[in-house]
Amino acid sequence: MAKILVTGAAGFIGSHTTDFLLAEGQTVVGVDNLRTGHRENLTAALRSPRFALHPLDVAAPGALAALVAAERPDAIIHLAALVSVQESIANPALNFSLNLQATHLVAEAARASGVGRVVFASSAAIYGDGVAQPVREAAEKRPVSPYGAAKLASEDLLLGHGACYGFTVRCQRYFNVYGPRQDPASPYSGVISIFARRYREGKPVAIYGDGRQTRDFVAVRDVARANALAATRPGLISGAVNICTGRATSLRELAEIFSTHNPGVAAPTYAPARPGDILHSLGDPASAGAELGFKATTAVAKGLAELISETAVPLLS
Ligand code: UD2
Repeated sequence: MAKILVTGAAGFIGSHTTDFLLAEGQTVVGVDNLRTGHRENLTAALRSPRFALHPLDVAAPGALAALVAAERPDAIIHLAALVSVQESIANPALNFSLNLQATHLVAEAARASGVGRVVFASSAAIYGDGVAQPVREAAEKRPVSPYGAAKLASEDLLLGHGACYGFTVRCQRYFNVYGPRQDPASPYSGVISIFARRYREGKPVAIYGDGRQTRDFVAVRDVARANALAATRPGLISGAVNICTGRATSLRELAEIFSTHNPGVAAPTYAPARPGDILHSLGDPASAGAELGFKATTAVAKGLAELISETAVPLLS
């Protein structure tokens, strides 16, 4: 069994990745500054003797390096980030610090302590608009936000460090991840987290545009498994793969699934398309299959049914 250091462990993807690794029997060193992560996401993990949470800021020079030197993990899964594209546009300096400078500190910590592998949370945002669908990893990268640019630069930075100093780097290009613990608080939160909350509250959802736009929605439990594979599968060499399902779901289809589970809620309203919204985003999952042995197994209808039943408010009797 391995010791894995997870940055952003209290976040949405980080907490599921932590739970998955612990269930596999691995030891997890969690790191989170709790800026957008929540300690409650780790309620189960904190009961494990194989888990500890370190409340430190990855972007603070020296902090992570000292922990990595003390813990000597076999791998680092770097998920701590500024996670909102819109926030990166509003605050590009913070995006630079949290999404690029922090990656450099992770790469340096890995180099200094001889960590064998770094897994990085990249994003479909690196591809930008107008890429042929389904998107393959070799597609031209034209990020259209500070967020996408920092994720792309981080990939290169880590890959260069890994090639030069001799560690393996796995970049995970997540598509639209959804599932329990995704925070619906901001208007720019993932659409599924927003829809889940609205339907639960009995309120109609708003669809931006005509609802025919499509996304490749991948369940967080599948993403957690992909992260564990990237960190622990023997013999991997450096590379970058899409973490996606290869299936497109339109916003209309999404609303229909929610309506079926919540028949009393009024039909969606339609609002103007979001400026900058892309029409279609669909990934090609073949490389993740070939390189990691990963295949997403949760169909959207099933993932949503589980999300809806898990988050349902129990009826008072
Ligand atoms: C996703 C990622 C983002 C970045 C981007 C790259 C999430 C949360 N965001 O942005 O980080 O990687 O992909 O391309 O995964 N919508 C509605 N009603 C709502 C909310 C959203 O119709 O109440 C629409 C929205 O206009 C869009 C679609 O739902 O067409 C998905 O929106 P999103 O914010 O969940 O994710 P996206 O694809 O813009």
